[in-house]
Amino acid sequence: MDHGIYGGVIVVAEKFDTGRRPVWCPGCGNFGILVALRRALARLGLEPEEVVLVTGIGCHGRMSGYVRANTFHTIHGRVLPLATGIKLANPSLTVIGHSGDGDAYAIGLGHLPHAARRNIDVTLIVHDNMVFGLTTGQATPTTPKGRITRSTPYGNPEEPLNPLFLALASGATFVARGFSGDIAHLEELIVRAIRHEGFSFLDVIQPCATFFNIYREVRRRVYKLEDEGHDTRSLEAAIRKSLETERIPIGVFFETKKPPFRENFPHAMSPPPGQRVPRSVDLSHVWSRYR
Ligand SMILES: Cc1ncc(C[n+]2csc(CCOP(=O)(O)OP(=O)(O)O)c2C)c(N)n1
Ligand code: SF4
Ligand SMILES: [Mg+2]
Repeated sequence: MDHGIYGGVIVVAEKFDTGRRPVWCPGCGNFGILVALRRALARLGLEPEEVVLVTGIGCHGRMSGYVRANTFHTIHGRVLPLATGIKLANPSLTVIGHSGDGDAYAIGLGHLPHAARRNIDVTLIVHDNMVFGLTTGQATPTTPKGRITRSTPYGNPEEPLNPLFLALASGATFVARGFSGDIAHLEELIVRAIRHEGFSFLDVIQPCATFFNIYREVRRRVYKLEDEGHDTRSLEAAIRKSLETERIPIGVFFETKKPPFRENFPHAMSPPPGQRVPRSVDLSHVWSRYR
């Protein structure tokens, strides 16, 4: 049984398990994220019907089959638009997006800065394995320069994107990085990300055991921000940490309070005073052109 004891209370994560056996490769970093997520949801005292998971296309996308909650396995790169709509339609739901580095930082990149600057009250967890895993290991925007992948046999000629720096520059109110090889630490980060009101961005280093196995390298270079007294209220300190290259900081880089989007968007919930919002729009004149 998957459980933990928190403050003297036994928390069981089994209720978020669909019972399906994951088809990920042995050693895949997605296992660590799955376990950390289920434990975090249980710890937060949530029920499956209160949670919505939106997943993109890729190996990470299979999360929607393994977490017992409302799940939506959407098209490639469109996790944030879906998550935004779901949250605005029903703000009482806990909405969590799971995206890959290809899904979030290549085809879907346009959505990230806008969700961040709008402070949409959802959590985005990016399974960052630095390759397109499902399509057998091609380079993505986060593949380090010079690395040999299936699509870069002479070494990746491109500079990688820095997702933490991008999220900070875009105005995200919670920015963190985790490592799937440290499940307890990741669970804590997911709990904090979900509790945060506003847009929570969590990039997780998730080694792809088959096409880009960097466990050993990550374990050698990783350290925890909280062990070095990092001030999560300072944007300047967070930016400095996001630009580190030799060592890999994990933990919360930045957290601040700002009203979430729905508070600035009241007409999404109710019509302006004295106006009626039509329940449905009559499009018969459009369809008649095609008959
Ligand atoms: C519109 C579109 N373009 C391309 C693809 C092909 N495709 C499927 S999965 C994938 C890569 C996903 O990579 P990533 O988001 O990093 O996820 P991972 O498999 O690494 O978890 C691609 C390019 C697709 N399904 N849809
Ligand atoms: S290809 Fe990589 S990311 Fe996909 S399941 Fe296998 S190890 Fe995991
Ligand atoms: Mg990937």
